[in-house]
This record gives sequence, structure tokens and C-alpha cells, in this order.
Amino acid sequence: MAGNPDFDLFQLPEEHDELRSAIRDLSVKQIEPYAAEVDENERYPEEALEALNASGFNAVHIPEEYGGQGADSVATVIVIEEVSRVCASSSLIPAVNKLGTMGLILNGSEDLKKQVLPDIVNGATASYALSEREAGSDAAAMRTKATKDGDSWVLNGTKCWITNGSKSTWFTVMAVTDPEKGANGISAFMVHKDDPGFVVGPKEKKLGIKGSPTNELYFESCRIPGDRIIGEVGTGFKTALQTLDHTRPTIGAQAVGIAQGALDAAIAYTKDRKQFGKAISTFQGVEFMLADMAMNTEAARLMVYHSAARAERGEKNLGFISSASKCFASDVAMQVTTDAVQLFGGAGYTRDFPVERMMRDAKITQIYEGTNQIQRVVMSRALLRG
Ligand code: COS
Repeated sequence: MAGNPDFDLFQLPEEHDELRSAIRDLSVKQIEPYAAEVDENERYPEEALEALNASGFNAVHIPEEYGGQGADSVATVIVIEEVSRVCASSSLIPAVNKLGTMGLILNGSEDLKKQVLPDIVNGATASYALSEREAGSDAAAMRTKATKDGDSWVLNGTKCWITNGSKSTWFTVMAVTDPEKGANGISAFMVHKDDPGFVVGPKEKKLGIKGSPTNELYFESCRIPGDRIIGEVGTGFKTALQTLDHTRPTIGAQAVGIAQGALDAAIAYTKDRKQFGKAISTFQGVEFMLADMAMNTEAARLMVYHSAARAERGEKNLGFISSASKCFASDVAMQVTTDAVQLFGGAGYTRDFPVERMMRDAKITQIYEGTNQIQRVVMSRALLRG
């Protein structure tokens, strides 16, 4: 079997290890020091944005021809994982930049890519606008409309739960262009924050990821140039789902990072904390908890990298693995962070330690980019289709 290139899959190339060292160093020095205060004051992590922009880690997935680094999907999840290990809110900068541009990268025209992607490389951010109040899991039930008017498209409606909504410059927006055609009557567009009729609504008050603003967006006869459509009319829902096939592993990566951060904190604390005359890490009940946390985090990491690698290879039918990696990793993150709070005891329930923040941040990974119930729908449909 020696020399079979397939077996390289199980060892990351050296450049990925180097990338991990670089992004970990940046995260520890330039993002972690602000993480607790960003959460406490529910403010955008400007320091993280600056550090990520300065180092090019803000949007590593953008191809080189648009000025980006053209990093592969595994490299991208490593960046998100490492930022997330110290600050989940900050990890949404690279994660949502990918979510907000992936439809364009997959299906947009060359001209549109040239309009948008270099801007993101240069530090502007992008968001993704699919959900509406009455169209969350049932995304195809959206009501936002786009109508052709001469050379323009005119959008009317409201989108909600838009991650980084008040901070982004570019938005991938899905809207109904033909109400008779259901999912095949939806189109995708790139909207700029300065387009007339585009309005950002109030910020949600959230349990976690408090450094990342989540907003409603209002389209009030919002007029955009005709060439801002992504792909053909009526292909927007497919573009939206195809995007999620590529980005659900990035939420898996965020979950793995949160879990690893909580595990690292729990190991350090249980080695230090003494009860009954010895470190609590020496009690078998605690040892077993740490072992389970580490075992599950490692399994989630492997599934996320595998899923990202399959997307990178351009495989079709990514639905199962992409949903499985997001679902498994986020369930692990919820369990591991809850256990970390438990291991810290009363201290873990206070904001003096990072684990309660990690537990609150982990929760959203089971919900956004599709609830874990929807991930199970996607997985079972793929299984039963045969
Ligand atoms: N890639 C491309 N096309 C896809 C696809 C994919 N992964 N999955 C389905 N499609 C196609 C289908 O083939 C179908 O096209 P045809 O009618 O031409 O055959 C079309 O898209 C509609 O698919 P389907 O009938 O399966 O759509 P549903 O309305 O049943 O919705 C779910 C499917 C529930 C999976 C989808 O609405 C979903 O993922 N919901 C969650 C949304 C979400 O993640 N929101 C979070 C937003 S980001 S925070």
C-alpha cells in the first residue's frame, strides 16, 4: 500500500500545520485578549477584524485570480477552528465571508466576481440572506420578491437573522422572481450596502456570539443593476443549498474550535484545582470526562476535515457528509462545553472563566446554517434516495 496517494488523506500536509501555527499564534495574541470583553459589552471584535485583514486570514478561500489566497477548504476550516478556539464571535468573520461569497464563487459571472471578491480580500465583509421570519427551516417559503425593471432588479421584503448584518458591505440575497415556480422560482443576487432602498434593521439580543451583530435587513424597492444576479433566473434556491453544502463544514469547524477551547480550559483548571488534598484531574470520574470530551472533539474534527476535503475535490452529493459534519460537531461542542462548565464547578458558572461563554456560543452551532433537525432531514433524504 506504500505510496498510494489516497493514504495521504490521513495526514495533513506540512503547509496546513504551518498555517495552524500561524493562525493560532495570531488568535492567542490578537483575538483572545479581547474575547471576554467583546462578549460582555456585546461589541463587534474590531481588533480581530483588523488582525485578520492585516494577515489575509479574513477570507482565505477567495481564489488567487481575485487577489485572494486561494486556500483549499481544509485550510479554511483550520483558520475558522483556530479563531473559534479563543473567540467564536470573531470566527464568524472568516466563516461568514465564505458563506456570503460562496454562491457567487460557485455560480456567478466573471464580471460579478471581479466586482465583489477583491473588495472582500481588501477587508470588506459579506453576509448571506436566506431566512425570513416565516421561512426559516422551510427556506423555499420566502416572500422577498425581485422584479425586473428595465436594466435593474427591484427587491422588496425582509430578511432576518443575518449574521454580521450591520457590518457587511456585500450580501448574497435570495428572492422570489416567479411565485408560480416554488423553489425553482427563486433567484440569487449580490446587494451592496449602499444600494438605494437597502436598510439594516435592529440588532437581535442573543444568548451567545454576542460580538457578532445579527440583524434584520429591509429591501424597500431596493434597486440593483441587472448584472448583479448570480447565475440564471430561477437557480437561486439551488445556489443557496449548494452554498450550504460547502459552508456547513465551516460551522462544524467553529464547533470543533469551541469544543477544543473548552477542553483546553478544563484540562488546565482540573490540574490546578485541588479538593480532598489533590488535583481534581486525578479523580477517575474527572479523567473519564476529559477523555470523552477529547475523544468526541477529535472525531468531530476528522469528520469536518473529511467533509471539507470532499468539497475541495469537487465531489457531487455533498449533502450527507456536509450535514453530518455540522450536526455531529455542533452536538459535540454543546456536550463538551457543558461538561467543561461542570468540571469548573461553581466557578464555571461565572463570567470569571471562559467556559460559560463557550457553552453559550456552542448553542448556536446546533441552530444556524440549518437546525440539527434539518441536518437530519438532509442526511436521511440522501440515505433513502439510495
Ligand atoms: N444543491 C443543489 N440543489 C439542491 C440541493 C443541493 N444541496 N438540495 C436540493 N436541491 C434542489 C432539489 O433537487 C430541488 O430541485 P428540483 O425541483 O429541480 O428537483 C430543489 O433544490 C428544491 O429541493 P427540495 O425539494 O429538497 O427543497 P425543500 O423545500 O424540501 O427544502 C431543505 C429542503 C429543508 C433541506 C432546505 O430548505 C434547507 O436546507 N432548509 C434549512 C435552511 C437553512 O439552512 N437555513 C439557515 C440559513 S443560513 S443561517
